[in-house]
Amino acid sequence: MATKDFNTADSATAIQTIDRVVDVIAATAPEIRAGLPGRRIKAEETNPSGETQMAADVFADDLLCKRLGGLDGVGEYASEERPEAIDVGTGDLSVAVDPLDGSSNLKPNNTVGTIFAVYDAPLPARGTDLVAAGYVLYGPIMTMIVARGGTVSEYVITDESNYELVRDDITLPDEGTVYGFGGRVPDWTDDFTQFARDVEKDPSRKLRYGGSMIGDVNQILTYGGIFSYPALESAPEGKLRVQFETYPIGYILETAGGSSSNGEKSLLAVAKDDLHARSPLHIGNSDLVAELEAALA
Ligand code: P6P
Repeated sequence: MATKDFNTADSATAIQTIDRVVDVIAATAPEIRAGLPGRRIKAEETNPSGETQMAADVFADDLLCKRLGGLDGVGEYASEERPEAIDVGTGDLSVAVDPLDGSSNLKPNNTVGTIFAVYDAPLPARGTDLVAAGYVLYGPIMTMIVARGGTVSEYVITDESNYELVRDDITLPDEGTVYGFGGRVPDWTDDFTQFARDVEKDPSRKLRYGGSMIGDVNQILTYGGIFSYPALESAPEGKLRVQFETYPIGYILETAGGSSSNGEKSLLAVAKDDLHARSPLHIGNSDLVAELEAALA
């Protein structure tokens, strides 16, 4: 279970800061969503991972940096869209965000999300420094998942000043029924290909892959199963970024009683010193993640 005491001296302040981070994410999400229609175009730049930035990525990042950076308890802000972490004050906690995960899916009007991670350490931090993590899912309904204090909750965001708890103490269903595997099949390793074939031929499971991680992860959190963006022959470290994606998603799934893995160990145990380092990601029911690790051993 991904829980820990605070490194900072005053945990009451840290808890208050996490409350404020969650409030700011919920308050900013409607504005991000409202700004999407006119920003489905590519910006002139690429992000530090070398991916084409969408205008919506930059828009969401600017909003979140301003709002989160203005919180007293936050000392550093980093995002997938910025090369370095920036000092935003004297607070003890650091916030890392993927402002708009899956923004390339805006073109087909597919699901996108905002991922946030709160670390009790300077950035780049370790998975064990996480004290809270969550994501907004811009679906038919705008929802927010928050993992903190050993539990996972779901909220519906109604407007800038309102979000309401709809589910708490969320845990994965015992029997996982959906699976989603990223990357191109010819680029999968032989071991992963064999694992994927074994999962696919189980008649109790069905494919759910939307190409936008937050939508796919939310399927796993709802129905149970496994989602992987694996190591690829062309990219042995996979595609997803540790500080902004694999740490927070691993934290959420482990807090919900599931498991996470980079193929051999918990995503939270993966140690990377580069702010934009990547890792293979496998999350879901513990039995399936254990089968995955055995297949790749
Ligand atoms: P592919 C979106 O660009 C993203 O970062 C994740 O949200 C998603 O899981 C993955 O990339 C999709 O990658 O190779 O299927 O387009």
